[in-house]
Amino acid sequence: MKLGVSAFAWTAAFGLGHLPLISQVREYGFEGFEIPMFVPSALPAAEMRKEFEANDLECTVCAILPAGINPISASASVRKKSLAHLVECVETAAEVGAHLIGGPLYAPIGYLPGHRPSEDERKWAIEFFQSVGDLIEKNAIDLSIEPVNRSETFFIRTAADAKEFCEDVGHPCIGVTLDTFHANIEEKSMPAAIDRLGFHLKHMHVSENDRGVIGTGHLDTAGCITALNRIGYEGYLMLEGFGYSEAETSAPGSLWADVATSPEDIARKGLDHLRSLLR
Ligand code: LER
Ligand code: MN
Repeated sequence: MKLGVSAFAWTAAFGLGHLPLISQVREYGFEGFEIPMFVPSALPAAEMRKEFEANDLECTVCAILPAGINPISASASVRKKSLAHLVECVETAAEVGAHLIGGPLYAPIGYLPGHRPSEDERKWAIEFFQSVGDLIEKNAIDLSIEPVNRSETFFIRTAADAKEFCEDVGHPCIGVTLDTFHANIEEKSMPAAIDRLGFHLKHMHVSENDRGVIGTGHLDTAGCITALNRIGYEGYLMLEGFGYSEAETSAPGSLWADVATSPEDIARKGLDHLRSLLR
């Protein structure tokens, strides 16, 4: 398994000013660095690629749908715009040199229309992902669909939902990201969720129950690693924790992260903990 950290620890709006983080993350000892992507054109893709290559660090992307994008909207024009957005995400990720785009790509975070997923929404979502099958294959990019908890979505919350959805989409480059923060809320058992996903599992977000430093909360990360070894998982353990820094108001943790937990703590203490578990 490979070890990485998400830039979400520092910021949700990665820009030119964050480029030095790339060499910093490499110096910490990570093999991968995940970049949040909201509006693809807002990322300095060419500069990022140069920096990732110079530091021999792998880039993965976590795409969060921005306002106005919703692949399961009842409006055909919004769905059309959403497909164009996904294409742009893939093209930009390819420009950066990434080979994996994860995230809750099926619906915007917090889209809770007040009903169970309908047949139409399911059909639209399946078509949405199938439409980019050739494009992702051509660009050697995997899409890794992330179930998120019930306060963020009604659509794909569990490993079982995600597996069934991937089977319906039926493309080898489309699989699942399991985020232990969300799974802690939605799964009966995280190891059982990992076993269930098997080869569909393409990516892991390793996140403590409070999004703080991994190993300081109640998650059984060791139990997850045992299950990951059992299924032969060779992807990333991508730390997705949210730190606090006074200067970075766009950081997801700016509102509620423990003020004593810096982004560097999320990365370095998290890395130490994962290494101790893997030893
Ligand atoms: C994205 O990886 C994620 O876990 C979401 O909960 C972020 O809002
Ligand atoms: Mn996540």
